[in-house]
Amino acid sequence: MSGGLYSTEDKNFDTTLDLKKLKPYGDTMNDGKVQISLTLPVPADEKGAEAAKELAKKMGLSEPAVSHYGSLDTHFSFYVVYGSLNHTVNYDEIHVETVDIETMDMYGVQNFIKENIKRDVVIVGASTGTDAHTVGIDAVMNMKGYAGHYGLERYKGIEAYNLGSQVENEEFIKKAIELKADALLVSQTVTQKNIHIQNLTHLVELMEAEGIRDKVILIAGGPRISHELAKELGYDAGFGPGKYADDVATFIVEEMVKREMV
Ligand code: B12
Repeated sequence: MSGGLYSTEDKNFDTTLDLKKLKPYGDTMNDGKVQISLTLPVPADEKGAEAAKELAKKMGLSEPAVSHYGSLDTHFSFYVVYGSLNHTVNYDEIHVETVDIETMDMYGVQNFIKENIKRDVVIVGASTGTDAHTVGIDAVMNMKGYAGHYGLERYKGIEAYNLGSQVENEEFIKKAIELKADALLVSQTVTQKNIHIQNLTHLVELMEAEGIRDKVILIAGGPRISHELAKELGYDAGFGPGKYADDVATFIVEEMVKREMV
């Protein structure tokens, strides 16, 4: 069956669905209905709404309608526009590089450590550089976890150190060496002006200069971090939205065995 769960071969699903010409869905299959929102640096009035509609047409929406607009300030306004997208994509040809693991739950990871690593795994994490966002790294590391997934601090067999936010790369590396870290977790939320690229690259350069890059598993995460981007920047893996402690813990322990870090 092509296309995973949904396939044009699955006649019980919808016979008009063509995954080679995939479109958004609103009321009926292939209607292309989408809703977009945007901000314009002009006052909130009919002229602004018309500008939003014109822009929506240029983005490939037919029959756009401004369903809501409002003022943000005297010179700024926001718009919600509804319409039908003219474009399609070939879903069958899409390839996304993802972390290749079968995620184990906390108990599975704990057993894996006991049977295959036979010592505590040391994981050090932080939101680095100027980034002040902690919720993402806390979600992965804190005892209570997030969205029903316990955090790494709760795992038997894992020593988890969460250094918090705005941790300088130099300080992060110092701690990693001091604690003899097996894995480093870097969280980056702010991506304005590509600050995350600069910061993540700087960390790799410093680790190489210290001669420790090959000795630890280096992982990046955050709302705009993909596995592909992380690999490009010299990381072992990248985890974004919808990924939790169990995903990263599975990756780390399996990687440790592969690299004979036991
Ligand atoms: C809360 C918040 C804040 C709080 C942060 C409080 C705190 N203690 O963290 C405060 C108010 C301080 C704040 C400040 C700023 N913020 Co802010 N903030 C947010 C907000 C509303 C939520 C972020 C959040 O907590 N998400 C929930 C967590 C759980 O999700 P997550 O981070 O994606 O984490 C998940 C995954 O990504 C993954 N993950 C994350 N990290 C890692 C790491 C590893 C190793 C792994 C494996 C996985 C992983 O696991 C998590 C669970 O699935 C977002 C908007 C939004 N709705 O997303 C803006 C947002 C992130 N902030 C933004 C901005 C711009 C700022 C400021 C720069 C604003 C300013 N001009 O001052 C400052 C930052 C200052 C600085 N020096 O960093 C922008 C970022 C835009 C961009 N693309 O860069 C956003 C998107 C808002 C926006 N739409 O403009 N912010």
